[in-house]
Amino acid sequence: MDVVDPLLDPLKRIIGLLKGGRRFLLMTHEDPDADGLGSMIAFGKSLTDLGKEVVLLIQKPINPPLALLKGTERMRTPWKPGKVSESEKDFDIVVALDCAEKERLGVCVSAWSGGGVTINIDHHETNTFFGQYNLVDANSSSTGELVYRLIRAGDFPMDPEIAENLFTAIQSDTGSFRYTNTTSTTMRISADLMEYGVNPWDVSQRILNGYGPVRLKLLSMALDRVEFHNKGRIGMMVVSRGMFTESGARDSDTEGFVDYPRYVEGVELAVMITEKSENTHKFSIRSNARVNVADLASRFGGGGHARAAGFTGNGSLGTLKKDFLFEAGRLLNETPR
Ligand SMILES: [Mn+2]
Repeated sequence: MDVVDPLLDPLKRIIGLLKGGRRFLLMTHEDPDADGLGSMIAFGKSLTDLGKEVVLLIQKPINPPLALLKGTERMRTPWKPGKVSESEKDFDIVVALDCAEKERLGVCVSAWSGGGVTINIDHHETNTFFGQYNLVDANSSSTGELVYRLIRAGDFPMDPEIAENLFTAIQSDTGSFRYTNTTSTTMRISADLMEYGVNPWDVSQRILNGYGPVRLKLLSMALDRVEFHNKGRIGMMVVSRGMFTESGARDSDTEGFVDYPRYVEGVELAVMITEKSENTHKFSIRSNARVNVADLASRFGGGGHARAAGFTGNGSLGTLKKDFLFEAGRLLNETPR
C-alpha cells in the first residue's frame, strides 16, 4: 500500500491561499526562540521576494545572540494604541509560526482582530489547531522544517538568507541534530540548505552560542541551586530575579541552562524554574527518554513537545515546586520502563 503523506493536502491548500494573498502578517510565540524567529524571517523574505507585502511582528525587541539572525531589522513591535490606522491592520492572511496556541502570541494577537484568513504553522504536540488553516505536524523537528516544505512545494523563492534562517531554526530545535526529533528528512532538508552556503559552525558561534560573559555569572549562580529529587531521577534548577540583578544577565541568557541538570547520569526529567516576578514562575521541562513532558506540562495549563515542554505557574515557589514534584513523580512511576 502506498503511504500518503498526511501533509500534502494542507500544503496544497495553503500554497493556493498564499499565492492569492496580497498583504501578510507573520507572528511567532512570545519569548521567541531561534525556530520561531528563523521561520518567521525566512518565510517573510520568501513571500516578499514573491512580490507580497509582509509585516513581521514581534512583542518586544530581540536581544543578542538571536538578534544576529539575518533580517531581524525588518521585524516590527506592535503598533502603539491610538497610532494604529485600521487600514494598516488590513491583512489578507495572518500566519502564526511555531505557536501551539493563540494565547501564546501575547500582545501580537491584537493585530489578529483586523480579519484575514488565519494560518497556523507549527510542530508542537499540544497545538490547538486555532487557525482556519493548519499546517501542524508533531513529527517535524521544527517549524523551520515545515516552512522549508511549504517553500519547496509552492516553488517559492529561496536564497542564502532564507536558507540560513531555516537552517538555524532546525539546528536549534534539534539540539544541533542530536535530539530524537532529528530524522533522515531533517538531515536531507539541512543538506539542501547547506547548498546555499550555510556554515553550521558559523551559525553555532554567532547565533546559538554568542552570549556575553554575564551569562556565565548567572550560570554559576544557577548551578549552585541545582537540586535532585526522586532518588536522582529529577534534576531541578532555580533561577531567581535576584540572580539576574546580581549577574546583570537577561532572561534570554538562560537558554540551554536546563541541559546542565538534564545531562547528569540517572536524571530522567529536568526542569528549570525561572522566577518571572514574585508570584510567577516559568517551568521549562526536558525529558531524556521515557516520560512525555508535554503531558506533564498540560496538567499545569502549559504544553509543548514530548521531550521539551513548559508552563507558567502562579503562586509561591515552594507550593509550585511541591505540586510539580508530586505530578512529575507520579508520571515517572506511571510510565512503563
Ligand atoms: Mn519549534
